[in-house]
Parts: sequence; C-alpha cells; structure tokens
Amino acid sequence: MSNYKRTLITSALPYANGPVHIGHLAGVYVPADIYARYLRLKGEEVVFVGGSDEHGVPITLKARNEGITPQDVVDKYHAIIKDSFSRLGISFDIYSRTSSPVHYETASDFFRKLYDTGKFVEKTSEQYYDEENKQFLADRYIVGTCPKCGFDRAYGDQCESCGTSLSPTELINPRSMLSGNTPVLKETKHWYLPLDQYESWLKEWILEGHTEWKPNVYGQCKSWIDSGLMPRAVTRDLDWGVPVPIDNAEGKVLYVWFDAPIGYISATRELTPEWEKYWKDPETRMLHFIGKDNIVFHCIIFPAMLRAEGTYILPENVPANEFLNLEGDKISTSRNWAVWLHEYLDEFPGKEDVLKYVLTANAPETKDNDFTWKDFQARNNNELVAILGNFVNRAMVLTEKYFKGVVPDRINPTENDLETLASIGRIKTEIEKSLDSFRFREALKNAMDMARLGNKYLADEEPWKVIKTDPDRVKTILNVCLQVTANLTIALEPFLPFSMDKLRHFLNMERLDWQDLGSTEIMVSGTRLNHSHLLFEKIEDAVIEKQIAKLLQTKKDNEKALAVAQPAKANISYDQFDAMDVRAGTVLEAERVPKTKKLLKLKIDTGIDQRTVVSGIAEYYTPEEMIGKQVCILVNLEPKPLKGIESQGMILCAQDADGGLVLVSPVVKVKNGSEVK
Ligand code: B3M
Ligand code: ZN
Repeated sequence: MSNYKRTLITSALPYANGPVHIGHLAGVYVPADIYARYLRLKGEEVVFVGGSDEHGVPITLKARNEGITPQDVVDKYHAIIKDSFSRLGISFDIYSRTSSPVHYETASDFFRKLYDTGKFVEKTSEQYYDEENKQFLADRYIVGTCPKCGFDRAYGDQCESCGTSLSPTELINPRSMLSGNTPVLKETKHWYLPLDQYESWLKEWILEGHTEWKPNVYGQCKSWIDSGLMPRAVTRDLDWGVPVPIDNAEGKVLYVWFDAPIGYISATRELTPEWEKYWKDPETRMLHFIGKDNIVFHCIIFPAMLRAEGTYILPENVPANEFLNLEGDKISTSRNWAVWLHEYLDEFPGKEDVLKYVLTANAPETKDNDFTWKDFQARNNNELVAILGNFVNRAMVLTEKYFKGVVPDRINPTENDLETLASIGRIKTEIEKSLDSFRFREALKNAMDMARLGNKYLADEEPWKVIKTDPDRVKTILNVCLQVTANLTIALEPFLPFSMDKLRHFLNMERLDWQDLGSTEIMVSGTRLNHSHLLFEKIEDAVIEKQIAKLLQTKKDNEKALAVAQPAKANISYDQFDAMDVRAGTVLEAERVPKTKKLLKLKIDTGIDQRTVVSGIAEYYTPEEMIGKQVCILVNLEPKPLKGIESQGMILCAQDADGGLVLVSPVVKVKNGSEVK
C-alpha cells in the first residue's frame, strides 16, 4: 500500500513468565523500534503498541512450581519487562498487558460477536481429566512416556528429549502433573474457528495478494495453506484467562492465542479514544513485528478472526524474523541460556545503543544468526568506536583546536568537498530503500557508510598537515566534516537514539527531521559547538571474559541439573558381589606420574600390605591432598601395568554429574584392612 495515511505497528506480546532477552530484542523489538522512529522522524502518523501476554499454561505452571498465583507471576515479570524496555529506549506509544480490564472487555466482545454471528462451530471431544483435582488437563499438565524415544517425562504436546510434537493421547502411561494420577478421558465442549472455511480466501489474500512478503513468511504461510487448514479450538478448560463470555461455559477461558492478538486492539483502545481509526480505516497500514514461531498466528489465524469479525483491517505486512542463537546454542528461558535485557542494562550502563547496534548489525533477518560476546566486542570496538566515534571525535576536536569550537566558513569548495557532500543525499536514498523494505541490517550499514565517508574524506584531506600551510583551506575541510556529522545525527537517529542525542548536544543543534537529511547547510558558520567527549568507549577483554564465564557457569549448572542417573546394570549373584574384596586403606605417599595429566601414583597401606596403585584422579586431587586420606580400595583386581608402573588395585570414586571424581571413604576412620561390603 503506497497511499496510506497512518501506520499501526504492533510488536509481539512477550509472555510474562520470564524477562526478555536478546532473542526477543533482535527478532521483534529493535526492528519495530527502528521503524517506528524512522516514520516519526519522517513526520508520519504512527502508533507503536506492545504489552505483556499474561495468559497461557506456562504461566500457570510457573505459578504452581513456585507456590504463588498466576497473577503474582505476571505482576512480577510485567514490571521487569516494561521497565527494561523503557530503559533500552524502545519507544512504545503504549506498553499494556492482557490482564487489564480494557483487554478483558475487548476480548470478550470480540468473542461474543463471532459467537452471535455464528462464526464458530461447537464440538465435543474427549480430553484428559484429573478426577482428584476435578480439572481438565492442558497438554502441558500431562506427562508420560514418549512413544518415539521412551523418555519418561514427555509433555502432552511435545517430548523435550527428542523434540517430537505429540498429542496427550499418544503418551504411554500418562500422568497428571497435578495429582500424579492416571487421568481419565472425559467429554468436553469447545468452540472452534473453522479455518477450513477461510482457506480459499487466505490463498487469494496471501498467496496471490502478498507476494511481496518476506520469503520466510510467505513460505510458511504457503506450506500451512497447502497442507490444508482445520478448525481450531479457541477455548480451553482452564481457570486462568479471559472467561468464555457466554452462558453455560463455566470453567472455560479463551485460548491464549485467541486473546493475545486482540491485546493489540486493547492496547490501542487504552492509548486513545480514536483507536478505531487505527483498526478500521482502510487507509491505516498495519504491520506486525514478530518472530518466526508466531507467523501462523499472525498471518493465518488472527486475520481469519479479523475477517470473521468483519469491521477490522488486515495486516499489510508481517516482517517476521528468524531466531537469534547465543554462542552457538538455542536461547532458552528454562535453561537460563540467554543474555537477559535487565541484566545487560545493569552491567553495561550507558551502552543501550551498543546492544541495539549489535543486534541490528547481526539481525536474523533471513536466517538464524548467532550472538557471541566476541562479536559484540568487535562490533563495538571496530565499528562504533573506530568508525563512527573516531570520525565524530576528530571533527569535534579539530574544530575546537583550530577554531576554538566555532563552525568555520566553507570557502571555494573543491571537487572532493562537493562530491563528499553530495554523497550524503545518495546515502539517504539507500537507507530509505532498505528501511522501506524492512532490511534493517542493510539500512544500518548504509547509515554507517556516512561515517566511513567522513573518515575517508579526512584521510584524503589531512587537515592536520594542511593547517601548517593553508589555515583557510582547513576551515572548509572542517565545515564539510561538521555537515557530515550533523547529517549523521539524522541518519542514525532511528538506530542509536541515545548517542545521537549526545551528538546533537556536542554540535549544539536541534533535532531535525528526516527531510533535512542530505542538507549541506545544517551547521551554520559562526555557531559555537559544545565541549565534546567520546561518543563510544572501547570494551576491554576482561569485560567480555566475565560474560563468557557467566555463560560457562550456566552450562555447568544445566548439565548438573539435567544429568540423569544411568539405568541399573543387569543383576549379579551374591557370589559375584562377594568375590570383590574392597578394603579401607590409607594413602602413605602420592606423586604425579610424569608426562600425564590424569594419573597419580599412590602408596597405600591396605592393612594387608603396602602396595602401589595408579589412579586417574590427578585432575581432582593434588598429591599433597591425598597423603593421609583414608580411601576404599579394591584389592583383588588383577594387577595391570600403567605407564610402566604396576597398579595393584583400584581406588573407589563417585563420578559427579559434570564428570568430576570424588573419593569414596568411610565417614569416620576405620582400621586399615577393614572390609567394605
Ligand atoms: N506471547 C508468544 C511469544 O512470545 C506470544 C506472542 C503473542 S503475540 C500476540 O512467542
Ligand atoms: Zn521422545
């Protein structure tokens, strides 16, 4: 739609069951924010809405695990999320939440209207029910054995061990998470949106009408539509959510994916009494910023809901992103494998723009991408500091040094001067092209080209040399540099708003509009600049190493938590057990076995004799620590040469979850030679 009057930008509502992390930011909020800022800078009418998604089973499960109410859970995370977005400078016009009264009303009205106009089909089906708790069980409330891999804690919707998606009735030996009992199948009635009835319309609207959508988005829609759409239940048997607003529906709530997108409407209603012009005027262009896992909901289900309702507009585009990984591993809230926004903001004060920059420069626009702390450091040091900061700093410092911080005149510009100034306008066109087609990483690269242009110009003109022979020429050179710098404050404003604010202050200039970008007369000669300091600072290795160490610790913690005890070995007879002769013994001498990392040579008093044992514990115990320790030793193990030393027995150890060895010894000292059995 080229002739639109206004834009409504929605950004996926994060679940309020955890804080937001860099994956959410890179996929949704940073690009949405850049786009909103860009449109505002162009003077367009735009509303940017967001909010917390406060329903859904993961929230009730978290509440249960922590012994608090779902409301407690969402209150806690909504506050953290909202605060961290605002500190990062995500410029929502409103950040709302789906537990708000306006939302309950909006979602209920929406459901009622579809109900009253016969847009749903009612169906009764059998679902698992916990008789002790008198409750139907959502998929996530049922665990059982995975029919594919045998994992015994698979959920009703998915096995987290092999990744297979399941339905609850496929589980072997299903158990209720509430009571631990075997659930029974019981009939229940629900309302379904008959997506099959919208299939041909969706084909026409998306597959023929929106061929311009990003290939990843269009492709997912096509494969959903091509594989045939089925009626989808929009209600659930749960006690957390928007109650189904009709008679005889006690204990039923709206399915979270039915109410959540309506949250965009509720947020707009909360923002302005004029909300209908954003939702019902065909001259409004609606854009959904989301991650790839939300495509079907925003491109198929929500549009079908809007169409069924009949008075709303449809999204014009859905620029969904792929996923961001962290240090080669999938980001995960439950495994704590993430860089959490609120922690980043605490640990990197004043570096909000750096995070936005890195997440944009490396955005997962066309494929999954990886965030690494080394790349974060490199982009800060080699791009923000060395390209942008360096140019700006030289323009400022040289003006201060040669002209007491007053903008000098531009006299008789040379071809290079004019060419450099003209390039600004060309770069503007490039940035616009990229932004208008939601290619944010390309847009940022284009904008940074303006700083590269400045650096190249300085390197060509060398004012620090020319000053000795031709100070008037240096006036012109620095005038050109300051025009480039002033233009940067516009070009980079959507991406680096805090830093451009600073830069405008250095330049003593007002905030300008996008239309001014390309002007070569922004800095008026005679204007006094303010004192400047560094726009970006180098990030040192130690800072990065600390973050990497934090992630390593998470990895270790996870491995420990996840380690499952090995299944028991086959039975042995008592005689086989009795055949092992294990004794308490005391270490008399200990030394490393030369040229090995793992081995210690020990001399042990077994009570029977003194003997030599070679043991693979050198990574966990020093020789000094070993001397005097009482251990358990298998004394009738066949002697075996190890690195040229005959080992006469084996020391018993417990192997920890992370592979580490821990000595097994009697809890109080016993006489050497005592039998262990
Ligand atoms: N809360 C899912 C998610 O965070 C969901 C988005 C709702 S958007 C209406 O991925
Ligand atoms: Zn499985």
